[in-house]
Formats: sequence, C-alpha cells, structure tokens
Amino acid sequence: MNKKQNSKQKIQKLAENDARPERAIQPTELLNDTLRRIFGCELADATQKQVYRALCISVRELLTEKNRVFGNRCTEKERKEVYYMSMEFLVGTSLRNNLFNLGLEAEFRKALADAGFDIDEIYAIDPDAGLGNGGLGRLASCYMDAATGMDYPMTGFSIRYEFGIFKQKIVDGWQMEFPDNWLEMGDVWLQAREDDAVEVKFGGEVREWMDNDRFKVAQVGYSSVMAVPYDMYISGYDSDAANRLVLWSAKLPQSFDMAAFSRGDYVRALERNAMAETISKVLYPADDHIQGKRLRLKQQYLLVSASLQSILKKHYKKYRTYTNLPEKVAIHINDTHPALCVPELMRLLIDEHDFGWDEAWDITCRTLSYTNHTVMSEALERWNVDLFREQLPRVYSICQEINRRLIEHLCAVYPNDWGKINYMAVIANNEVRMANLCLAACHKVNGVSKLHTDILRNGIFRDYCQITPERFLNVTNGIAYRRWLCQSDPLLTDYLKQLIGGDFLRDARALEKLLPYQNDEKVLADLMAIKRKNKERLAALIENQNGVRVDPDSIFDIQIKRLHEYKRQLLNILHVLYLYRQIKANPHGDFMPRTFIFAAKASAGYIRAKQIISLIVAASKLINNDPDVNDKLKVVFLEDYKVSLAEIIIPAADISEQISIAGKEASGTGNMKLMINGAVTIGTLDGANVEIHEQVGDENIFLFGMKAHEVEELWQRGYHPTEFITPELQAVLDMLTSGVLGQRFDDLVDSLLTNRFGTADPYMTLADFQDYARAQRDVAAVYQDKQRFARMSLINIAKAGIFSSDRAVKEYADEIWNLD
Ligand code: GL4
Repeated sequence: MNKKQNSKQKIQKLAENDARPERAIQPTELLNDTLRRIFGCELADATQKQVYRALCISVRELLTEKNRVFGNRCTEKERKEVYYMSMEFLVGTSLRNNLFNLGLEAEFRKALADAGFDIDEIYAIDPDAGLGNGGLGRLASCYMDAATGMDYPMTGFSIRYEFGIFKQKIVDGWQMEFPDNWLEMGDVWLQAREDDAVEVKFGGEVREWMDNDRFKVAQVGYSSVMAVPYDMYISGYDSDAANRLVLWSAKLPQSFDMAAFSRGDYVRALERNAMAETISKVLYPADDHIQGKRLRLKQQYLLVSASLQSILKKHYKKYRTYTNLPEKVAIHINDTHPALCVPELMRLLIDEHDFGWDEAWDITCRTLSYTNHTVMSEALERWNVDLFREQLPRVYSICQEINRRLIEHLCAVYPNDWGKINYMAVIANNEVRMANLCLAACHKVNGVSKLHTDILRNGIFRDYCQITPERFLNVTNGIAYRRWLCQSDPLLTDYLKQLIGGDFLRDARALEKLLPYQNDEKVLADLMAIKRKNKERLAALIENQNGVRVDPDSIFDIQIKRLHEYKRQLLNILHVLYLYRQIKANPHGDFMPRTFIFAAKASAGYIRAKQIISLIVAASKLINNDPDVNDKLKVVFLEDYKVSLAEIIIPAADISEQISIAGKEASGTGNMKLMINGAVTIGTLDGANVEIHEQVGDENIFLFGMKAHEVEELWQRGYHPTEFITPELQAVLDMLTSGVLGQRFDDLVDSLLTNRFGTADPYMTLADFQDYARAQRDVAAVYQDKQRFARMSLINIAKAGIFSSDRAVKEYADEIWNLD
C-alpha cells in the first residue's frame, strides 16, 4: 500500500472489498492521523478532549465506510430494508459500545495507555444521547444494535432534539429540570447532510382542481420547514453491517420570507426563523402520557413526512417504480407517535406520485406495521380535529376519507352496532385517534409481552382483532445484552467466559451453560464475590453523590425506572417506612440489613409523581440520619437517572423491584437487564415478569399481589382501599401526615384514601401492600442463606438469554417485516 496514504484513505480502500476494515486498524497510527487532520497535533501533545474527539471521529469514519460497503451490497442484492420510525431513541453513550462491537476495545485501551491516557476517563467524556424518555426509546436503540449485529439493513428515523431528556436535580426535596445540552460534545457522532434536506409543509389549505380530466389535490398557502438529516452510525457486534440512525433537524428554508427582509422587517423574519427551528428543539418529557400540543404534532409530522419522502426517493432511484414498495421496504411505526405515516404515505403516493386511492391504500397497508407499547388510556394519542386540520389540512382530508371508507366497511361487519363502530372510528367526537389509524391500515400489529398482547386482543383492540385476528401477534421485548451485561459488567462477563466459554457473546441462550453449576459452591461463591465488587463500586458512587455510606453486605434492593403511579414506587417507599417502624419498635431484633435504592425521573408537569420523589427523599433523610436503624436500613435516591447511570446500578443489584399493578406495565425491560445481571425479581405477574417467571420457576422469583384478572374483578366488585388498612399500615400513613418526615404528604394519603382526586387508590397500592410485605419477608429470609440466594441469582442469569434483543428482532424480521 502506498506509504503516503493516511489511515482514513487506507480504510476506504480496504472497505471496497472487505466488510471488516476494522481488522486492519493500527490504533496509534489512526489516532495520530485523525489528530493531525482535525487538531494539527499528535497523541504526544493532545489534550484529553482532543483525544476523545479524534477517537470518536476515527470510529465514525470507520462506521461510515462499513455502512457504505454494506449499503452497496444490500443494493446489489436488492435486499428488503426496514425503516424504524420512532420519536425516541435512547442511545446512551456510543464510544464504548462501538469499540466493543468492532472488537477494538482492548487495542485502543492499550494504545491510549501507552500514550498516557486512561480510556475510562475518555469514556466518561462521552455524553448520553438522551433522545428518549424510558423503556420505549431504549427499546428502539436496543433493536438498532441487534439488527445491525445480525446484518439486517435497518435505518432508524427520529428527531435531532437539541435538548434531550432533561437533567434532574433534587432541590430542597423537589425535582427540578435543567436543559440537557448533549450536542456540546455529542455532535461528534453526527454527520450532517445539508444537501439531502427535505421540505415539510404546514398549514395552508387544500385545493382541488381538474387537470386534463384528472382530479388533482394539493396543499396551498402553506409554510415550509426544511428537515435536515444528521446521520448517527450504529455498529453491531462482530458484524459486516453498519446501519444509520437518521435524525431530522428543523430549519427554515433559505428563501423564506425574503419580503420581510426587504421591507426592513429584519426582526420579524428572524423570529419566524426561530419559530420553525423550535420544532426540533426539545424532547417532550412525558412517558406513557400525552399532551395534545401543537408543537408535538409538528414534531411528529416533521419526522414522518421527511422520512417517508427520503424513503420513497431512495426506493425510486433503485427500482424506478413504487408498486413494489411492500416487497422491498418495511416501515415500522413505534407506538402511535409516528402514526401519521398512514395518511402521509397515502398523500405522497396519491398527490405526488399519481396513484389512485385503492392502489395507494394497498401499498400503504402492506408496507406499514405497528407496535403498541401501552394500554394506559392517558397515553392513547388523540388529536383535536381543529388543531389537526389547521396544521395538516391535506393529511386531515385523507384521514377523513380513510375514516369514511372504514365506517362503510364496519357497517357491513357490525350492522347497527353504533357503539362499536364509534369506538373503532379514526375520527370521532371531534378527535383523530392515532391507534385506530394504525389499526385500520397496518398489516401487522403487535404487543410487547404475552400478557400485554392478550390484553390487546381481548381488551382494548378486541373489535379489530375479531375481524382480522391474523394481523395480531406478540413479540416479547428484548435487550441489547452486550451493552447491559458484557459492557456494563466486565467482571461477570470475564468470569462467565472462563467458566462456560464465550459462546454467549454470540448467542445469549448459551448462558444456560451456567445451569450445571447451580450447586457448585465455588462458582456460587465467585458469583457473590463479583456481585460484592459491583456493590462496592455503586456504594462509592452513592457516597460521592449523596454523601451516604451504604453497606455492600446489605441487600441492594433496586427500583429504577420512570416515576409513574402505576409502577408503584409509592408501594415500595411505604413498605420501607413500615420496616423502619419495625426496627424502631425492636431495635435489637434480628434484621437482615437492607439498602433500598431508587432512581427515577418524573415528567415535568406530573405533580403526583414529583410528590412521590419528595417522599422518597424525605424518608431517606429521616432513616439515614436515625442512629437506631443505621446499620440496618438505608434509603437512597440517585439523581438524574439515565442510561449511563443504569449501567453502574444494574450490576450491583440483588433485588429487582417490578411491582406495577398487574395489567398496566406493557412489558418492562429493566426487569430483563437486572435479571441478566443476576438480580432476583420481586414482582407482580405483570408484563414480561410473567415470562421471567416462566423461565425461572416459582423457586427463583418473589411473586406477590393480585393477578391482572383479579385486579379487574376487584374493580367490578368495588374497591374500598380502607378495607385493606391494618393498624401497622395506618401508622405508616400517619407518618406521612404527621410531619415527622420534615414535611407533610397529605395529598399522597388523600390520593390513597379519598376520591377527591377521582378514584381512591387507582393503582391499588393498599390492596397489594400486605402481600408485598410478605414477599419482602421472604426475600430477607432467603438472603440469610447466602448459597441459596446465590443459586437463585445464577439461575436468573442462566435463563435470561431469551430476553436478548437478537431474539426479538429476529421475530420482527421473520413475522412482521419479512426480511431475508
Ligand atoms: C413502554 C412501556 O411502559 C414499557 O412497559 C415497555 O417495556 C416499553 C417498551 O415496549 O414501552 N410504553 C411506553 S409509552 N413507555 C414505555 O416504556
């Protein structure tokens, strides 16, 4: 090879023939090349931040090449591609994940160490890309990783929010939100493609006319926003592929309102500019809940319209036709947020590519599929008709026509059953219903755990399911375990490699090779020693952040997830106070020391959730400062829960709290991450807990509480929370209203006991309390027997393989997207 070529050129050259250009890399040479190009320096005189950027840029360039070669191969073979549309991708950090996937981690660690840099310090510079709220957004990222690792051509589409999920600080016991300016450092992962910007039209009105006997429709008098794509490359473990996550950023068109400038109205022109660009400014911070805000609708349409336009353009360039779209393209709607795909694809086919309604509808239905992620009624998206029509007049007229035809069809299927027909309509009661839009069109609809899919089939989507049951299926969620186990718990991973070999790195089901060791005392002791190390690491972080000393020999009982009433963090903290009272009453009793660790963000406007955080913080102050209970009980609330914090907490967990009221948690994925790291679940039979239970059996999980059907039955009979209050529980509630916690939580107690705020105790916290306390006693009893607990932990690790996102993505590919 020509000596004058730099590493970048060499990589380019190699990649033409080799899908693994990473194998030819010389880390030091590559870093020096990049440093020289970007900063005019070399490793010897670079700063840590320069090294960080140079390393990221080198990795990005490598992935760019991989993606180009992979893309060309897919085009040559005319492979079907999948486009994953999601308003959220909770990417987390990228650097370590990419190096790990490319098999370059160890080499770069060494090269940097030789130059006097600690790669872990460089990883710490890498910011979380927090472009999502919680499970739904993280799932999208896990699926991108898995698809790439399995060489599936998959492109993610989302929004380049300037501010991702807010940073959380607790100030005087109350959650405060601060902007997350992730692009300051995170921009290094993004590659802008200004030339591929796409026009997206808002407002105006619909005009119809005849053009040489053809009926034409168009939107006129609109205002344009340009959507500029930014590529983030996604690596997959040990794979030929690299895929792209395309993030759209809103910009005003260059030519916009020049008139205002020439009139000298400079300020107004710039104001409008800023208005357009607010579309991609910030992520809406509500999970499992909607706010019918105009800006949010604009975000959704920006994503959908820009993505579909670019998909169609690429498709036409390849095939010179759109009629084969369903054979070559699968477009997935991740929850209803991108449901505008249905009318927008129709609009593009009809208005811009001259299709008739029936053919356009056939193509649309066969191309689109939809995942439902929640049954919470406050999360079912509905848009006010006036708002919708004002912003998207043409899309609205298409929705009307979809609805007209749908109702015509339903009248034939369910004659005179107006209740049902109204329930199934796309437009009714002055609202556009996004779930029904998906149900009316998509060729496949799936839930995310067995129980959740049953609830869709027999509950909220029953009427649609009756007509076309073959469209409905389950794909239980999965996690990118190479991030959540292999990268976040290197100690356990190295140990497993020695013990059972490295097969599990390719196939998570190989973790079952651990099972034969379940009675091996040495292995059990080793596993506990590793857990203890991870607990020490977390204890150090807690001491550093919260100034609280926790005992790594205590049970680390962990609840980390969004703060939501249905997830019942309140049940957990009430039980903690209940334990507190027990210890106070009997300070010399035999008590298994425990540390309860919480981390959770509450949506900014969700006051009840913020009150629950305050209660946790207040309880931790009282308990952690009480010398009577000090070595027995600790409570910690860790601020600013995010992917990178989860990666430190999860390996240190003994107990995984999955205690939602049965029937409400669609799946949960934190439950899987904790399980694969050896935590034992205490949980209700909700979401994927049901399948975790199936895997590990009664012996290796702590189940409690009502089952989903029992919850329903209790509602039917009439739920009276006061009937479930014992004197001990009453005493706990009294603590909340007495002021001993430094403040009073009357609202929270009211919400449990009275129906001043609607239903009393809508998530049946009190009904499940006694059985939860019983299950917690079981936890303490079992933990006394270290070996027995270690065995439970081992079995949880061994049986977690099924929850790999590789398995889940393969099911999507085979049963929904029809990929080869
Ligand atoms: C969620 C569900 O609440 C959660 O149970 C599920 O695991 C996740 C991914 O399917 O989707 N739905 C919404 S909305 N937010 C979620 O996290």
